[in-house]
Amino acid sequence: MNRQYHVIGACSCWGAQVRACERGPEDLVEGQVFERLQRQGVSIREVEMLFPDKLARNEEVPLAQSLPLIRDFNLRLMKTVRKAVQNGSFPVVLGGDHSIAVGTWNAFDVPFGLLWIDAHLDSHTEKTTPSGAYHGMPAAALLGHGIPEMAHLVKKHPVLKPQNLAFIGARSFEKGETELLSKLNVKVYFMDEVHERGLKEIIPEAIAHVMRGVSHYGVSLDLDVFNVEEAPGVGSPEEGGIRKGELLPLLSQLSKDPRLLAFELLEFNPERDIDHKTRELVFEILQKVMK
Ligand SMILES: [Mn+2]
Repeated sequence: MNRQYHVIGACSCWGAQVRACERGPEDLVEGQVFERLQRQGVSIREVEMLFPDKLARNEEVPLAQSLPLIRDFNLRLMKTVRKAVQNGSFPVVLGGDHSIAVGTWNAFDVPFGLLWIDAHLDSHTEKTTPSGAYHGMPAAALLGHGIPEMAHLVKKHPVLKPQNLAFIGARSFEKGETELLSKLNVKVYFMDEVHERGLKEIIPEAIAHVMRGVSHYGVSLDLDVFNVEEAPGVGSPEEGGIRKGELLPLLSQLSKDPRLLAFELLEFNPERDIDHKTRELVFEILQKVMK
């Protein structure tokens, strides 16, 4: 398969309390990640950086005031992803905090499934969130729950049906999230099950699960799903994650899958990175997915 890639650096971290992840995409440029992929024969048509109206750069702004910025950014991201698809390119979106998933996945009008690979469930609503941070809400929003600015960015109906979403690697979450997801009957492969059964068995099963009744799917990969030693540069590190040696080989199949709509990689925080370990992990992930 000869995909042409449109890489979109989503340089917004207004959804998180610590806002350094807005520098993530620029750090990848500094590390010549995209040049290196091109040198290996990856056909990247364009690398486009999207910035929010206002850069945070660790500015103290109450979370409530960042909601209009998140909405505006998601609308522009949605249009950018749409434009890439219309031009025949495959969109690869690099965050930025996870609230940008609302923009990425609103871009598609066909019904699709979504794999959410993440240490967290990101399924809070404004009623259940302990922190108020919007990056804890995008999965609920795509299911049509929570703050209208996120749950109904442009569409009246939810972007995803509960049967078309599956979480992999969850190990840090709150009761409000598991209550919503079990009420909706959304599939969650918690970290215990990943350790027990292994991703080699779980990933194909999860893809089959989210593809029930649809012909396409997407992948939203939060870097915090990995082991902290291997991915220290993330917004919200959690102990006990997935080893890259287990996940990376399985990502190769995404490069060959014509059913895949887009790939999204989130929460890279270069300020927390150690010896560019996380930057190089991003490079390795993109090498697998963008072959
Ligand atoms: Mn996340």
